This record gives sequence, C-alpha cells and structure tokens, in this order.
Amino acid sequence: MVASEAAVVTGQQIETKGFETQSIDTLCINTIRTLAIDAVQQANSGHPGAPMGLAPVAYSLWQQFLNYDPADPTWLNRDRFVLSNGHASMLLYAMLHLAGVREVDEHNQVLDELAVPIEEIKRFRQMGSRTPGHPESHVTSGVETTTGPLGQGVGNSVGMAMAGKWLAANFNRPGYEVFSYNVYTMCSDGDLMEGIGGEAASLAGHLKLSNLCWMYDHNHITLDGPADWSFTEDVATRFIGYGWNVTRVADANDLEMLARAFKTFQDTTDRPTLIIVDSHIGYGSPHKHDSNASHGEPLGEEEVKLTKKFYGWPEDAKFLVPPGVREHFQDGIGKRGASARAQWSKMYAEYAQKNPELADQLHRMQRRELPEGWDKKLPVFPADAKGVATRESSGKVLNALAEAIPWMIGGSADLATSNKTNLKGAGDFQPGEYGGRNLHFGVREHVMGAALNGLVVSGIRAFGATFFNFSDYMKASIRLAALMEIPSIFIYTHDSIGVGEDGPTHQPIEQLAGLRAMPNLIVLRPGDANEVVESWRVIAGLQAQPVALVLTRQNLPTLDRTKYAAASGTAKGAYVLADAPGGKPELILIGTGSEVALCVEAYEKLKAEGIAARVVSMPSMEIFDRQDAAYKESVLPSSVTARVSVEMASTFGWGKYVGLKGRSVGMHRFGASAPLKDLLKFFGFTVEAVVEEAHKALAENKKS
Ligand SMILES: Cc1ncc(C[n+]2csc(CCOP(=O)(O)OP(=O)(O)O)c2C)c(N)n1
Ligand SMILES: [Mg+2]
Repeated sequence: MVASEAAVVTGQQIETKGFETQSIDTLCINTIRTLAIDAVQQANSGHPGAPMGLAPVAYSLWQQFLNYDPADPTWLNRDRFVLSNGHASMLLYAMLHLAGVREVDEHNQVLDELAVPIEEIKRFRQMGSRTPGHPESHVTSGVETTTGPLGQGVGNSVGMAMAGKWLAANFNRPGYEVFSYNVYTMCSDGDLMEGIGGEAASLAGHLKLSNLCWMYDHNHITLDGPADWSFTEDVATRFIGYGWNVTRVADANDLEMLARAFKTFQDTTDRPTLIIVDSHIGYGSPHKHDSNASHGEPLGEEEVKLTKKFYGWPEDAKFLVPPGVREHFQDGIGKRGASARAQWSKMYAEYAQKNPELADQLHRMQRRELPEGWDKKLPVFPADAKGVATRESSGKVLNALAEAIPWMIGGSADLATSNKTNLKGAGDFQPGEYGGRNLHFGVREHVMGAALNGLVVSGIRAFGATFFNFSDYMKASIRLAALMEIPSIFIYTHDSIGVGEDGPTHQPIEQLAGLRAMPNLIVLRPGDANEVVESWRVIAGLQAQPVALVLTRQNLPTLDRTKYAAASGTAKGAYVLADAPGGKPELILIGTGSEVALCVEAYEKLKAEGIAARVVSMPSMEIFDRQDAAYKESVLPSSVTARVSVEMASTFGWGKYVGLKGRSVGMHRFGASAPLKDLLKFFGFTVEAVVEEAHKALAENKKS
C-alpha cells in the first residue's frame, strides 16, 4: 500500500489509511523518527535511538523557535543549530530534508535543489553521499560544523556564541541589529562526560553567553548500557555551579513544556541555558523499552515493523513522508524564517548603504577574503646575530596583521604573555564587554581548539595559542579543523628542548611528526624572524586549511639575507638558503626552526674545510610537498645523497627527505631538565656534532 496516496488532512488531525489518527505535530515527529529508523536499517549501521528520542525536541525547536530560513542557509543572522551528539546524524538529515533546506555551492551561492533530498537519506552512510555517518559541514549544506567525537560540538558552539556576541558588539549600530542570533546545541551523556564538555560549559558560564542554549538528551543510556553505570553526578547542580540557567523538561514528548523551556532560554539575558530533557525512548524501540537492547545499532526488520506499529505507522512503508508534513514545515519554520530574513535583509540594505566599510568587511569575512593592502605593514627584520625568539617576532607580525584585518581575533590558554599573542590596544573579550579582540580561554586547551573552530565557521579569523607540548590536549579539535577544511590558526610556542629547565614534561618530541602526519594541516616552523613574517603571509592567505605555527622560546639569530637567500622562499615550504659554489653541493644540510641557524654555522665551518655544502631551510614539509617536481629537484637534487636533517624533535618522517643514505640529527628519547646550553651539548645540537654527522654522511656516500 502506498500510504501517502491515501492521506486526508482534516484540520489539525491527519487521517491516513494505515496511520492511526494523529495530530500533525505527532505525524511530523514520527516522520523524523521513521526516516531515521529506515535510513539506519537500510545502511545496516548507525544509531536510531537518539533521533527517535530527540525528534520532538528538534521538531519543537525548528518549527517554533529557530530563526532560520531554509531558503538561505547562508543568512548571516541565522540561528545556529549544532548536533554535538553527531551519532544522531539522521536526526539532522531528517530535519534538513523536511524543512527544505537548500543546497549551497562552493561559491556560497544558494541553489534551488535540496541540501538533503530523500535519495540522499536513502544513501545514508554510503560512499560519496551527502549523508555521512556523522555530520560533516564541508559535505552537507546546512550542517554548521562537523561533529562525532563527543564534546567537540558543544565546544564549537561556545565559539559560535562568542562569535555572535563579538559580531554584535562590533557590527551592530543603533537601529540596526545585524547580529542577534542564538546558538542551539543538542548534546548527550557522552558530551557532558567528556572533559572538553566541562571546559566548554565552564568557559560559556564565565563569559555569560546568553545566546547559547544546550539541550541535553538525558536518556539514561549510553552505548554500553545504562548511563548510571558510569555517570551519576548531578548535572543540573554542576551547571548551576558554572553559572548557567538550568531548566528541565520531564518528558521529551511534551511539546508544551519544550516550548516553555525554549521561551525561558530566550528570556534569559545574562547567562547560557541548559535544558535537561528526560527521555527513556532510547532503549531499543519504544516497544521493548525496558529491555537491554542496544539503541546504537539498527533495529532489525522485525523490530522496525513493531516500532512503526507503535507509532501508528504503516508497517511496510519505507522512507515515508506523509502528505501534509513537508507543507507543515513550510508553514512553520519556512514562513517564519522567510519573513524574518526578509525583514532583516531590508534593514541590512539600509545598513550597508550607511556603513559601506562594515558591509565590505562582512562580505569578505564570509568569503574568507582579506582587506586590500592587508600586508602593507608587515615588518622586515634587520640581520641581527643576537636575534630574537620566533614567538617574539611572531607577536609583532601578528599585531601588524591584526591591525589590517579587523576580524582577526584570538588569545591563548592562559599563556598570552609567554605565547606573545596579545593584540595591543585591542581590548579584552569578557562578560558584557564583547567587543574586545583578546580572548582569554583560561587553562582550557581543548575547548580553545573547539571554540576556535566555532569562531572560524562564523567568519572570524581566529587564532589560539599554547605551549607546543600541549597541542596534544587539543589534537582532536585540530584534526576536526583539518577535516572541516577551515583556516583555524593554532600558534605553538616553546617548541623543543629549547625550553630548557622546564624539563621533559614540557619539551615536545613527537608533536611535529604527529601533526605532519595529519591530512590537510599545514605545519610551519620558521627559522628566523623573517621566515616568521613569510609564514604569516602564507597563513593569512589560507582559506581551507588550518595551520600549526611552531615557534621558539629562545632567541634565534636573524639571518643576513644579503648573504643568504631571501626568506620569501618560505612560501614554497623549503628553499636553498646557502649554497655550494656553482650550485653544485656534495652535501645537503636540512634544518627547520631553531636548527636552521645551526645548519648555517655548520655550513660555514664545512666551507672553511673545503666541503661544498648546501643548507635547505624547510619551514613546512606540507607546502614543499605540493611544489612541482622541478622545484623539488632544484632544492634536493636526487644526485646528492649525502644529506643530514637537523631538528630538535623525533626524526620520524625525515627519511623521506634525507633518503636511505642520509642521516638525521634529532631526539630519540624524552628531554631533560637543565639549562639550554647543557641540553644542546648533551643531545648533540652543536656545530661540532652537526659537522661530524656531515662527515659521516659524506663518508658513507663515498663508500657506496
Ligand atoms: C570522543 C568519543 N568517544 C567515543 C565515541 C563513540 N560513541 C558514540 S556514541 C557514544 C555514547 C553514546 O552515549 P550517549 O552520549 O549517552 O548518547 P546516546 O547513545 O544516549 O545517544 C559513544 C561512546 C565518540 N563518538 N566520541
Ligand atoms: Mg545517552
């Protein structure tokens, strides 16, 4: 039976042959549920439980409250919806489909076609579909951020809410409220168990982000079994302690109470809101709701039928959207969103006329473009043997850049004075003072990473800094930035055993290799102040790649660029810094960061001995790797096999550049707590040691 053909809409009730009479609300909610059930069943993989339990919450929010026009998912002032429990992805895909959200192309143009047509729901979790296992923002229009690793979405949502406040403070003008959007985030037990969830809630509470609402799916279950096997704390009290407004909906199916909770959020102007939604529906199907059946896997054909029966659904119908359902969404979120956006657009047209500069900025932000002349004030550092730490020169360059790019904002995880990320005279972002450009993340590296991603998907060029060793604390967020193809800027100082006395707990070893192994992340480790300038030039231009900028604590000489090659070679990832006579080396030294100067010293010594050496500075392996073969050959000629890399880190990965006949000077154990000069001697980062390795490499290569 094709049930959709037999449907009759009568007032608020809808009667369909095969359906029990149900209200249009229930019909819509059950459509969301059964789409999720069918998609998961067809894929034979995925989580049906959470979408089933949360369907009424999503329905109530989207239909009545979300300020969102499905006809334009790029609208600047749209409310943001984040599904932090990304395993419930089918919930989001069903909402995008039923609300009729449009597809957006790579030029940010809205198309007529749907972002998630029903065919894509049928292709849930299949190769190349727009409905991957977890929501991916670079794959599916209308998905605001990529979620799946629990805790990341709630972390992103804090950044999005910060962005909302910052944008409002900087762009709104009397009578012109360009930015007033809210950020709604669904989350699960896992999101609140994860450490990053706690960091996010703590930061949001401190910042009094009244535009942030989390809906917690308190469904008493996780993957392994009952949530109370591992999670028994009083979440409400905890969030009250963080400074949140906490409200409760005792039954996820109670649309009236849900509406009341959302109103409470909208009326709360001094802090974020947590809505704790109690549900039990997640235990397998409602049918066997107190069995221990997993709700994190397909129900199975039999159970699917029983569940549909329970919902008053035709048992054999698949991917059914009964007549009246799409229309009802169109009448709700569709009309409300269209009218809100139309009003806004009228207001914005006037605003743009009166404030062309601000409008131009917003236009560029959305496209990740830079202002004209953004690089005019970048400094040039004169040669200086005593030199300057790259964290220091980076701080100067960052300030020059931020002056030219008003939407470049950021901060550090309580180390701004060490990381040198303070933007002078740019004010602090604090509760009630949301216009400032210096963000204070506190000692919360992980949520700093996630919040940066949230700021960046909101159009802001956000940076965040900490010690390089603690990049591990935020690795999951770096990884998502890379996957999402967004230009988050991660600044890491104290990049090696060069930190000296702090010892091995603070001395990175394997971090460079680990980050270089990550797809789509650019790692830059500049060798002197002018390479720092050139690194920032590269970073500013990034549109779809995050970067890890790796900087020293200790001073490095600023190389004399009249004697050695220009730092502009940084843009190619690696370049010949100092060469052998006639460009015919018998030996190549390759260094990065603080070891570039060491290579240059060794080169001078070898030169005095009559050895024809070349120094290659390699600030970025990733950028070098994407140069053409001819350029690569010109920097690392295949005929020259006597090669030595020098880097105060794990040597993992260097084989690719030094080859089987090359040698790598690096770290093969954890560091030690001692003055820097003792460490350098102990671990072999001296001119003598590098020269000795060079001789060995030459001897080995002559042998063969
Ligand atoms: C960081 C992280 N760890 C583990 C997982 C695997 N995982 C997916 S869902 C889930 C737990 C589900 O429990 P809950 O958060 O309560 O969500 P529910 O099943 O109730 O929807 C886990 C552990 C994950 N997605 N992310
Ligand atoms: Mg749960």
